Amino acid sequence: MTEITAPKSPVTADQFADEIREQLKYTQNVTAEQATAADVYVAASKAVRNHLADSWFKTQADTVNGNTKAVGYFSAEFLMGKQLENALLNAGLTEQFDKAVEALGFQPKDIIDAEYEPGLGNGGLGRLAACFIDSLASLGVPAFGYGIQYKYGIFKQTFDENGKQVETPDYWLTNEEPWGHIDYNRDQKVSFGGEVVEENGKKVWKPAWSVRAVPVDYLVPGYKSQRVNTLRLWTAKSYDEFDLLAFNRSEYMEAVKPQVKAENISKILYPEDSTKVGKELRLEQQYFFVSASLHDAIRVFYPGQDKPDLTTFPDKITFQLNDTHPVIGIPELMRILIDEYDYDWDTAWNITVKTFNYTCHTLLPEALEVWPASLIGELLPRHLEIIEKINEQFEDELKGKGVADETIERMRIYTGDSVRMAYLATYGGSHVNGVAALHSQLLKDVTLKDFSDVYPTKFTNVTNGVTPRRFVKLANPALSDLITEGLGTDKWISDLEMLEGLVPLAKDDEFVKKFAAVKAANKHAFVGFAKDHYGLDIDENTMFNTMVKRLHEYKRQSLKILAVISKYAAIKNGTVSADEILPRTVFFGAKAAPGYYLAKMTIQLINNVSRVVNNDPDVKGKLAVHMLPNYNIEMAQNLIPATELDEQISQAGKEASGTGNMKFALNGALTVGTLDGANVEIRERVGAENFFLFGMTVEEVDKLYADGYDPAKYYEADPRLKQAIDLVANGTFSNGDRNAYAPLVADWLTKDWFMTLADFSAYADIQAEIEKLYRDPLEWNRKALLNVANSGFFSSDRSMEDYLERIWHTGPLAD
Ligand code: GL9
Repeated sequence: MTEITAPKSPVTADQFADEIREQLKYTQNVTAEQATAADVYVAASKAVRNHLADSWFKTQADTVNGNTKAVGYFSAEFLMGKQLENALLNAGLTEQFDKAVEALGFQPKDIIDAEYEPGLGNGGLGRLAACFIDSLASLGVPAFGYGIQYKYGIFKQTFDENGKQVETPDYWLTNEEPWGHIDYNRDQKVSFGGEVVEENGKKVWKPAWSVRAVPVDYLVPGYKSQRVNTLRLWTAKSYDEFDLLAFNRSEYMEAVKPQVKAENISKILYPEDSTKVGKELRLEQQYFFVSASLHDAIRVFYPGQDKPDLTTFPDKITFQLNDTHPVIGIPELMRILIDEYDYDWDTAWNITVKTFNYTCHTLLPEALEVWPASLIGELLPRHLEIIEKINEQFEDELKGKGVADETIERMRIYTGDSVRMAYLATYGGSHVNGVAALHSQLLKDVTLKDFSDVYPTKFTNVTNGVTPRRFVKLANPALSDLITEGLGTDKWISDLEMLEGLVPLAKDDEFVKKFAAVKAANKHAFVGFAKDHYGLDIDENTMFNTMVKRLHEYKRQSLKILAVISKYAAIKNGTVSADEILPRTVFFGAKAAPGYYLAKMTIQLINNVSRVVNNDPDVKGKLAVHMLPNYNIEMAQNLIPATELDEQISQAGKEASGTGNMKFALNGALTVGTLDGANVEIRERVGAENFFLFGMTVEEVDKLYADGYDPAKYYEADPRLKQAIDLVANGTFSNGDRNAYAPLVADWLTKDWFMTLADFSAYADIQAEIEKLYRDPLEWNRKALLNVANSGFFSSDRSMEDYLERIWHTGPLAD
């Protein structure tokens, strides 16, 4: 049995250097003299991991032996970003590391940069999961992240010579990855297919094939909490490496088929964004990780027990379903309880409902997963039976409550043809939450209205948040130092609402100037980053204006690029005089789902506007546009602190929350945005006078849809818009080819589902206000500082506290 000791006492830099040397010698098998930055990165990471081990063991022991309910965060995505720097910060080893690697003859930054960023998520949803587990560990709450260790994460994005997106596989595991520990001895069996038979009056599932789920454990160190939680990502292995009989017949491909089929399950992250995929392999992935995780949790909390009392399960752990992806966990827990542990239906249902909660992350109806019943029946026949029975019970319950037949019809979980996962999650769990106040309201009023009418108390809101460790302290050290100077303490790093203490300093011109100097330094640093990474020459004496996020029509990158084109045209035509022009550099970063045609065409357009604008001597020094390739966490950490104006311009009622908006506000950018998602709450907190609001509200959008929306009307009405669209249509950005963007132009003029054209005039008009303020640097920076000071609410620590209080009903471990 492992001795549970107190965490290792902090080391000196010299000791830490020795630990790195030891790792180099005995696990990397290179001498300190032979070592490259990549070697030192692996060695230092392992040394840090060793420092965390005792706290990890202690946290595990306290989690199992204590009586604090744990949290299991079920998520198909964890977009962690680079680990080393964050682990050093949270373990309190940053200074020792810096000195130790210098003693070894390296620059700390080169070692940090040597890490390959794991991209096991698509965007906001996956990054949110990573922020949440950081916060849970920092708060000392016992928690497990459960997900999949994809062999290939989100694709790497490059652009071809025509500006089109090219996707290449993300080979993140081809070099040694020191953080994940593969634990072959804690594996689980996950089965698929086959049939259900009756034996002695009991339903018995006879699966057709199984895969071996092997956990890869990542340590999740809390910031100064002495707690280290676990992120357990499953990887799929085959039980039969190859079929010997087939092999002996020299049918090599046949022989490895079962292995390929099994290992395909965790091979690749679906690069989709807010769209339902509906692929068999995707359902296999979902079931694979939730089944393994549920069995794992039972193993952890009832060690060595053949007949555990699982009625206590909801007191041990509560599972949060991150969107609909893990919702198959509900019928799976029912199946485990009934088939594997012999509980009756009602007892199993009680346990299940108490154990699960569901977070919805979307307002797009097409993003709520619906699985064909035939597919579930084929892959998980026993689960389909259970889902049918859940649906029967549900319909009876609704009838009992006097719900009208046509309402019941709308609410059915199982329609006969398909299974609606969001409905299953809402009925099969205790709480449902949206991710910003407006989003949660719209869930109750629109998306899940019938459910909210019948089960009003299930519904709640938890506004998203971001971790201040990664997105302020690490991303923006200069601002962090200034905040610490202003507040006289660095306690804000784990208590972000303390930033409010900066509000009075916004009246102090000297402090505001220091704040401005930090922004200027960050811009300068980003110019270097962009030169190194993309070979770009950027003029730091321009406004840095950024729009980074997934490429989606509802997010309206089109609106931004049309405004940029309009500005370009105005400069070219001389409609604005030279000294009227405020020099700007516009940065875009966005990946498009590989099958999303209009999104990919929008990327191509942005790249070609960039080519034309940046090469036109008439606008030199006035306007530059860059589409930065492969937007990821590393780019975010460098670009966000350098940004002065942030774009959050989705159509009202479409962005569930957004989390980039929070990162920008916390790093002292002003936002131009619509009343959508968390923008609403950001504006409320930072003050309407410190936020550039434009565009239609949800109500106005709804009314316009209802009245019949005709985008061509807006095209005719605003000459700036007409000119911008005409330039796209006439081949200005496609070497005269009028067909290049025809589908995009046609969509704008005839469909424009997200009303880009209707909001164009308001968006173009507000630019004058933005530019006027920017010409007064002291006032601009004062407002930017007030954004920082009033954004403490958007810490993921606060989000976690809200979940703990409203949904999970648990808290930190006792010391
Ligand atoms: C998202 C929402 O679209 C965002 O508005 C929200 O901030 C995040 C986190 O709650 O969740 N839902 C979703 O499917 N994605 C989100 O970002 N998409 C991706 O993660 C790519």
